[in-house]
Amino acid sequence: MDCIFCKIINNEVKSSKVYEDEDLICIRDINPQAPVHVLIIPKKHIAKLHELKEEDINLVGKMLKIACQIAEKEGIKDFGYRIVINTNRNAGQSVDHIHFHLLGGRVMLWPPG
Ligand code: DGP
Repeated sequence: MDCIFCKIINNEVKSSKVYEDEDLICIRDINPQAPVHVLIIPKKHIAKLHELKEEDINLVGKMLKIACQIAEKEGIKDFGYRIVINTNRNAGQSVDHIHFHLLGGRVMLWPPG
């Protein structure tokens, strides 16, 4: 499958890893939009949020929990941070393998662009 995140998960493409376990990999974004910009990626290839199944609910909960732990480790827990899931091209999704963006280390604006 021609998926850049699957290639990163399979160690076919290098990345700057901040966390890994049997279910997830967390890497620094190649094109950071904030001082801290980490991607939380499930090892299971799920292309879009709408393809999530009942059996994936615990996985998504774990992604959120690990994202919070990384926010703490990266020193942005108290200052504030944002977790983003872009879905489909018009919302900014460029990689069809679900992932959370963990962004922090600067003031965030609202509404987002
Ligand atoms: P999105 O546009 O929401 O689908 O987010 C995809 C992100 O993935 C985007 O911010 C750039 C990042 N990205 C794409 N290719 C690579 C890569 O090869 N390595 C890393 N570390 N990040 C990548």
